[in-house]
Amino acid sequence: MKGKVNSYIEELIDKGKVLHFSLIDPDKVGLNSNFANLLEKLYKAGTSAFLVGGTIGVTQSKLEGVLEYMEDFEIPKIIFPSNINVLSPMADAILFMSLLNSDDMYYIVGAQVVGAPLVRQMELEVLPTAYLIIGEGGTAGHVGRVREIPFENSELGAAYAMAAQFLGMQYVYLEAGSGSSRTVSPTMVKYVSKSTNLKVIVGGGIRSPEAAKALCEAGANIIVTGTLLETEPERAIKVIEAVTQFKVVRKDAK
Ligand code: 1GP
Repeated sequence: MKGKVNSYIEELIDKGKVLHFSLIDPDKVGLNSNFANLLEKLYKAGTSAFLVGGTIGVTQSKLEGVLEYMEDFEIPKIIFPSNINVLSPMADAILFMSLLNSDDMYYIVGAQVVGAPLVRQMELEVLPTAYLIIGEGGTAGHVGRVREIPFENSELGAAYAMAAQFLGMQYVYLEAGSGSSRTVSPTMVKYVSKSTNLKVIVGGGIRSPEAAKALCEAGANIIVTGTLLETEPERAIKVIEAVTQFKVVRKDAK
């Protein structure tokens, strides 16, 4: 699907859909029949894409082991990079991200400079993404030296998203952190969605169809779940169904 991932996402959004991305951390899954079954279940439930990445412990060989298991499923395989070690030509696309609320230049532009030639060589489709960590953000927040955007400060989240749009980015990923005890608030999602034309990705701590639906109603275009796939796959399937069956009521609808 190389070269077609952005248009695949846009077409679904244009049809009034919300997408669901299944996040697989190569450091947390075993490459065995259970994993193959899990992928099959996620695909059959209608997940829109596989997102692959993790903050620590990911090697290229672990990443490629996971991508090999995903090969036969006809949905995009998208890299969610934490650093330049999380790259492979076996994926279709990459969330080419800048952690805009980091205090460390490396996560804003340094890793991107080192990684860009590799991304070009691997012919990965690039999805230009502002990555914003809301709250302390768990491991990603710690490693990324995050300057916290409080959960309640929707105006600040929206200001970062507007800056991202004005810099030419196309996606914004609002991240509460993997396994977070709370999700990004629907209020912040609404602020970001209303004040930009970015495609809004929301992840971190989403554990129920109700929580996912509230984020869809607020204007999320893509919902990401990771931990739940590993801990409660049946519940994860309910989240996938809730998201992919959600119908967006257009703002201009009468
Ligand atoms: C983490 O947003 C993702 O980067 C998913 O979070 O593991 O909590 O679903 P969870």
